[in-house]
Amino acid sequence: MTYETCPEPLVIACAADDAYAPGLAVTLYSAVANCTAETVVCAVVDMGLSDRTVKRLHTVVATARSPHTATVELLFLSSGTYLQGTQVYRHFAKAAYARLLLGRLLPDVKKCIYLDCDLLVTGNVVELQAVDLGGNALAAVEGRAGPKVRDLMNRFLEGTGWSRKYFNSGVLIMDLERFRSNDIGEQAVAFCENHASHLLFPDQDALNVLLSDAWIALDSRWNMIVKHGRNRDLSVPGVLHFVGAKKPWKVARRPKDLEIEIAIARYRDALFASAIFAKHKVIVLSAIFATQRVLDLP
Ligand SMILES: [Mn+2]
Repeated sequence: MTYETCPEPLVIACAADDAYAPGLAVTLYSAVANCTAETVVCAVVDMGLSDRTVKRLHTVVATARSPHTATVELLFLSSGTYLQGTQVYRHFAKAAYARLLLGRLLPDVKKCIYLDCDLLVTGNVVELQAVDLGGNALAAVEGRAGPKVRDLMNRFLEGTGWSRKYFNSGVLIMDLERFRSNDIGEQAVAFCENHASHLLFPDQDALNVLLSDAWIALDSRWNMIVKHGRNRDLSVPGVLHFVGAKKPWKVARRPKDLEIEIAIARYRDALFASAIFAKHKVIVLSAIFATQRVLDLP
């Protein structure tokens, strides 16, 4: 059965290059393993994945399949020439823009769950598929808009009655029909190209400007930022989002917060459970952290 013939498969979309292969593996593994949909389609925009990674990801997805799921399909999509004019700033990869293309790259899909490649999914994404978007193009978790983000949004939205709400684009429920009919993705790519040097978080800023107040807010557990200074209960089922340049498959220093240490240990567990990146340069740190904690070592 393919996604064309199955009435309502759950479509999970991601995008990555090979530098994010471990992250892509954990996002897909954890999303599929915790999901109860009968048919799951994982659509990956290939922004430069090696043949080896592609082969391994097939194993990851097959390994992750839960007893509730009959079929898991893994598709690789090419971004084609859509992103030729976009530029890359700060630690963002070009793959960050790929979510903007999903309406075009998945022409037969009505709705998808977009997931970043720095996530650990601990909830059942079927709950996200069931969310009624109420005519909006997307649903996302409201993020923190610091002074720089507010200034940026004001630059474009001043006087429009913007409610000052700003979402994080790491987890999105996307109405792809609406994206297609309103050319939202194309407009967002053009926005990134035209305002590249002003943007702080390229695709996210573009979508927030274009869809200001035309999105619905998801419960914050679906995009819990794992960062020092944000005190919250990360054990609630949902999505843990490891933002910033230091990704959890690379972190070599013990985190300052116990809750982050536990989150990274859970992440590493998923990385090893996915059973394919064991030879990637990842050190099992959870045990080291735990030992340091017990012995109170620096
Ligand atoms: Mn992210």
